[in-house]
Amino acid sequence: MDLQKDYIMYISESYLYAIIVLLNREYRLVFMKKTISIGLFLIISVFVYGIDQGVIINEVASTGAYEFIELHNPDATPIDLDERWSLIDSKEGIADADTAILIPKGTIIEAGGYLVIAPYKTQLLSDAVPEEIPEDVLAVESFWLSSHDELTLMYEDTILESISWETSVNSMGRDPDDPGNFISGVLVPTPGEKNERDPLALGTTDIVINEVCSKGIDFIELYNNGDTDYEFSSGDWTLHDSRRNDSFVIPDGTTIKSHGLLVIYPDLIRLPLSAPRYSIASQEGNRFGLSERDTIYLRYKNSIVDMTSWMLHVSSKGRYPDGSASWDEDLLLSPGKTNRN
Ligand SMILES: [Ca+2]
Ligand SMILES: [Ca+2]
Repeated sequence: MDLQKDYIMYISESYLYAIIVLLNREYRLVFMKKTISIGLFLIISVFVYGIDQGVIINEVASTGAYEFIELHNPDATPIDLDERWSLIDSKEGIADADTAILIPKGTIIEAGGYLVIAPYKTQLLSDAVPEEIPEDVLAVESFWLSSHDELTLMYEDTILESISWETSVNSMGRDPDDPGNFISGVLVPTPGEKNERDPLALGTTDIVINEVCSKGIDFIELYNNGDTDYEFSSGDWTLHDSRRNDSFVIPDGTTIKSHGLLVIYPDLIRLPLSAPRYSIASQEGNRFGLSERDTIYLRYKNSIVDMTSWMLHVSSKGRYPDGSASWDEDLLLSPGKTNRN
């Protein structure tokens, strides 16, 4: 196996800062994506040691209905795998105590095909495969993929490819339009199928996410950059998080004033006493808990029109000033009121 050193660049948007660090003659690329315009903050590093390895990591999900790793054979001939091929999950190159996934002998990935592996850990006495994992997926009791983790594809003792992530990834994978690039946060999970971009229409609506609180009583504050009041129509507008919990549908007839605010409590059925005048709670119960290393998405007619990510829990992450392109993770808490720092 020719270990030609090469690398894959992670570039999906124009506003990226790249830091290249030379470590022991290995190129380590760390890309920090700090957006001003959409407030997405992700750190992803990708190591690629052998480009001609045949099998590649194509997609990873650490959240959603079940965690999965998708391998892909981009070649025109099937590849026959066995236990010499393995996957480990480790941090900073040091294998943790988890069990490696050994690919069972006789596993074939057809030409242009995919192999979906669902790693899981069970704390139960039973070693049954969790019921949410589909039967056509290779379920292996091994490890959890966490919200900040690293995954390495090995052939015997040789590292072929390693990818890592710093926030929950419901789908991190190769860009379908440019398979040399890994992207995260903007793919639809597609286990066993070609990767697919989520429809993006960032910055196209006057309504934006203005403030997020993931500590205590979670809320999301929206802001209307438009010069007229706006009435939401049912089903058109939803909020969801990177854990792929149920989305929150903004109810029909809800209004937001011109240059005004609307506060949404996605986890509460009744508004708290402290709720501001223009606020709504969930009509269907707990939608999602905002956690650390999470992302919140605002969708209009199924396109993502705004999104923002954070690492540690945020008490008040918001646009400052209201509705502007600049984000601050350390604002004063101001649900329903103008953002202050
Ligand atoms: Ca896929
Ligand atoms: Ca506010």
